[in-house]
Amino acid sequence: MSLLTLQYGQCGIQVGESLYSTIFEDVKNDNSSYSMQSLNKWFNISCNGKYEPRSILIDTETKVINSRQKTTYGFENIIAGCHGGSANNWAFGYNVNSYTLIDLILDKVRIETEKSDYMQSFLNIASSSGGTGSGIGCKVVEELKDGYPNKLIINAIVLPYLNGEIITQNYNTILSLAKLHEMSDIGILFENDQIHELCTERVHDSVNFSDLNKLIAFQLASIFQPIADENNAVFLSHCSSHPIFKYLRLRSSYRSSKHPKFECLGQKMKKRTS
Ligand SMILES: Nc1nc2c(ncn2[C@@H]2O[C@H](COP(=O)(O)OP(=O)(O)O)[C@@H](O)[C@H]2O)c(=O)[nH]1
Ligand SMILES: [Mg+2]
Repeated sequence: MSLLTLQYGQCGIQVGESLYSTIFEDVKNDNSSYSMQSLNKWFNISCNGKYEPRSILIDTETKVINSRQKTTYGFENIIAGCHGGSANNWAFGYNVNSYTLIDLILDKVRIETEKSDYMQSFLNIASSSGGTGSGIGCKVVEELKDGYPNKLIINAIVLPYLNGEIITQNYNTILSLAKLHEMSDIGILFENDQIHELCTERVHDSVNFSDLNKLIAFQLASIFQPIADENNAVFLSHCSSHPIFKYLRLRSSYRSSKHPKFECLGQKMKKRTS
C-alpha cells in the first residue's frame, strides 16, 4: 500500500522533507522486505533507478522551495508560484489563492494516483496557523474528499506556539480545524510547544525548527513505516473510526540513535494518544 503526501506552505514543506529524509535514512542500502515495502510506499522508482518521493510540494511563494537542501532523491512535483504568500490569512488562502492553484494541484494528484494501483491514502502536512498551508490545504482536502471518496484522508497538522508569532494564528487554527474535522479520516496534531519542550529536555537548549521537524518526522514514521503482516494505516483507520478518536496526539521522546528502529504504535497506541 502506498500513500501520496501533500506538503503545504513553509511548515508543511519543511516537515515533509524531514519525514522523507528520515524514511530514506532508515531504509537506504538495505534490501530487506521492510525496506522494499517502505520504499514502495513513499517513492516512485523512475526508469533510470532514481527514487522520486510520491509527494507534491505546494506554496504561494518560492523562498522555502528555493532554500531546500539537495538530496539524492528529487522532489519532482513542485507547485510554487510567486503569489506573494497568503498573508497568514486562512480566508485568503482558502478563497483566493486556492483558486489559482487548485487545477494544477488536482492534476498532479491525478497523475500520481494513476501511477500506483495501491495508493490507499493521502497524507496532508501543514501548519494550522499560516495562510497557505491552512487555507489552501483545507480547500485541497475538500476536493480530495469529494474526488477520492474511497481513499483515506490523513492530516498531520502543526499547531502554533501558544505565545504566538502570528497575530492571526488563533483564527486560522480554529478555521482550519473546523474544516478539517469534517473531512479527516485521521488527524494527527503536533503542538510546537510540546515538541519544543521534548527537544529541549533531550537534545539541547537552542532548539530550532529543524530539531522540531526531526522529532515530528520520527513520530510520523513510527506510525507509517511498515510492520510485518499488518498495514498501519488500516490499523489507524480502525482506531479513529469513532469521531471522538479522530484526532490523535502522539507522545514520544526524542530518539537520537543513528539508525532508529521505528516502533509501530500497536499496543502502545492507547498509552500515547489522548
Ligand atoms: N514545527 C514547525 N513549525 C513551523 C515550521 N515553519 C513554520 N512553522 C510554524 O508554522 C506557523 C506558520 O505557518 P507557515 O507554514 O509559515 O505558513 P504558510 O506558509 O502560510 O502555510 C507558525 O506557527 C510556525 O511556528 C517548521 O519548519 N516546523
Ligand atoms: Mg508561507
